Amino acid sequence: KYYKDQQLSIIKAPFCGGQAKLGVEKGPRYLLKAGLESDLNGLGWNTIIESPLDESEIRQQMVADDPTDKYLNAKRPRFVGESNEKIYNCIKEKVLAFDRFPLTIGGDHSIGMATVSATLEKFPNAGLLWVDAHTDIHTIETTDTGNIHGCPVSFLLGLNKNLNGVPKSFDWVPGNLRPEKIAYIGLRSVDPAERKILRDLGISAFSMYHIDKFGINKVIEMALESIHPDTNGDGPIICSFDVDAIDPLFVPATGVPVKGGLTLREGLFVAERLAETGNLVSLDVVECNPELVTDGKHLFDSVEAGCAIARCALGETLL
Ligand code: B3U
Ligand code: MN
Ligand code: MN
Repeated sequence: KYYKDQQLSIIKAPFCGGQAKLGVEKGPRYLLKAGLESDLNGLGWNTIIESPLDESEIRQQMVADDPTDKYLNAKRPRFVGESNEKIYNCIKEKVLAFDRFPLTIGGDHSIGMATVSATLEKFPNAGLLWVDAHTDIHTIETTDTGNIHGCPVSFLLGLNKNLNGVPKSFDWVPGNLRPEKIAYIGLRSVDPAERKILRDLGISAFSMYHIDKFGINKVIEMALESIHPDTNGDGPIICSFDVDAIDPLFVPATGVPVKGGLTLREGLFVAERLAETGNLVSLDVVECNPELVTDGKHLFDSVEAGCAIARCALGETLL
């Protein structure tokens, strides 16, 4: 509906600076090694791969650990801001400018500030579906862990704009997403300061409780209606899918696993349902960390789940 003839760009976002664990920068390479590109081509997509960041440079910069790169409690704001600006420019100039669908594979979830910002410029009316165990809505002042992958939504909302002394590395973030255009699915780990932001801004949040109570199909329907209230849920959708939304039984290889999550089928159903709407305008699949596994089956399951989310959202199960 929104893009011409199945032109797809897979943006590799091998970034790890938004959290503490090395290895998440390997996610994009592993997803591609598992055959993601040819699987999507098999669904009829014409694919180009974009690489705005170099995986080994990112890893080196992470290991080098510049101690001056801090803002209050927040870790590596310059590294995060500057790396994300590259992803943002790549998606705008090389992907969306050519009417190609952006599938961004991470990498930690801080990259959501880049992908969503870029897509919103092309589709200002889009709603954001954030599928995650976590809300990732800390400001860089409220974050307890200092990990900026727990903050991208606050950047999208512009909540860090009038804080004093915020690093210039985030100046490129438009920060104009309206709170009523966000809906969360899959939540089960929300910090007190995040809870307050959700309440104060009236953001729609569907936790595991709501999924158990209403079922995943109804929850998706409610989420879509809340981001597009005037059109019964019909309108462009940006989906940022953190693989940790799915239970660690199915996706163990992720940095901050939380038990009691979506079944693999519930997670894939979200993706399938989005494909069915024909309204998806951008997808992220993030937080798969191939280093955090104890055996090959864990690795295979986690990488395969990440690929399956992308395949389902891009039409695999629409017959
Ligand atoms: N809220 C915690 C935990 C967390 C957020 N996102 C992830 N973990 N992946 C934090 O660090 O801000
Ligand atoms: Mn996340
Ligand atoms: Mn998460």
